[in-house]
Amino acid sequence: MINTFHIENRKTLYMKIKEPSLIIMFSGHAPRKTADEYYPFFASRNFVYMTGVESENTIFMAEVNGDDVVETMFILPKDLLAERWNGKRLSSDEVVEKSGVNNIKLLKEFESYYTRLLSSGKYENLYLDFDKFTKDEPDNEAYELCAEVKKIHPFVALKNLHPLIKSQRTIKKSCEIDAMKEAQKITRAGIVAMMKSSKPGMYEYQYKAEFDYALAQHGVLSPAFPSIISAGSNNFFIHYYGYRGKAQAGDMILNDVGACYDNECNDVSRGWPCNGKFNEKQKLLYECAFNTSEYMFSIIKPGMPMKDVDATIKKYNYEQLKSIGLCKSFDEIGKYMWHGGAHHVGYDVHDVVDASGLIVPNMVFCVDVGIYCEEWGIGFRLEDNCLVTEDGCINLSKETPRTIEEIEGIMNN
Ligand SMILES: [Mn+2]
Repeated sequence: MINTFHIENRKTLYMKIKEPSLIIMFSGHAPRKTADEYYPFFASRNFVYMTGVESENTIFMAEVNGDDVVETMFILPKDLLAERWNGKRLSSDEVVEKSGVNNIKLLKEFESYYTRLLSSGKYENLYLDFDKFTKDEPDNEAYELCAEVKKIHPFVALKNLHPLIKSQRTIKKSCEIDAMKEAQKITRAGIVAMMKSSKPGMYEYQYKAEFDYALAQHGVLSPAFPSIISAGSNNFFIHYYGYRGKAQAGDMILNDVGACYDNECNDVSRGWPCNGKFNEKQKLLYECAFNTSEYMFSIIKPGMPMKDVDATIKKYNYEQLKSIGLCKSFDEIGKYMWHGGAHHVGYDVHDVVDASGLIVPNMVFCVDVGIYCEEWGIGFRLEDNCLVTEDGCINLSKETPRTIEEIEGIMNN
């Protein structure tokens, strides 16, 4: 993604910070053991969102004084021996190019630099990214620095960047939506490849190989998250990663997968009969999920409370299941629907956003209808990615075969 995106993200952040403040963000590091089994390294998503840099042990600092902001990146030095093991490090010029931050210093200068700034008494606040998901890790730099600052600079107020960044990440910019659309084309290619090759006797790992191969043909070397691909009764394990099951005639295939393009993740699920022809019971259940999904895409629009998406999926799908005789009362819905139906996607597949309020334009979240009917031996989910527009919404994954006709059509041609 071009660096104007990251520059704009930082500008938006600075607008929310009034008093003279220091902002410090860490890209993170692989576990501090020497073993190379921890590579490839994945940088903090908030760090990448703000800087565009994905290198290990990199620190971003902003000295915010009203409209006057000095930005600095602290990077690892070039080191031929370290690079021989773990790959090429970015040069200063490359960091400038990716981030739009013009002051580049070496990591070893960081401690004396921030100590001098905090000792100057000029800064009332230190903003760090305290991510609740990582606070239990003993080697999280934000928590380490926090402990240090409390001890040595107790007059500096520690504040949390996390909610500020979360609220920014809730609304997608147009370049993010473009990247998601590109990712959708690739996800579609992967799912269509699985549908086309599907047949009784095929192993789950063979479906997975089809998906991975199609992604790689588009330059996507690993999916946005570990793919969930299962057949028959394995579909009743929501997070299934066994891959060794075999599709038997009459089984449904379930997959919950996504490509990532330019850091933007997709999360799409489809279900289909492995032999390419829905039987009566599969058809009945699939139509329930499909009707519920279609209904959701017809009503989602700005102003609706986000929490209503999940609740409405359950309610509407209950009516559907009741109409085919499966549910007698709403109390029974938990027997067939085992998980929530909406989460945001973006830099993370379960995106780090503020989902507490009303739906607004340019949010992107999943609409996920999962039906698990153990007595019929049929379980699957239909999950699409919903982009909220000014007056409604768009299904970003609608090109991935979704109706019974589309799925049977693509599997039999
Ligand atoms: Mn999913």
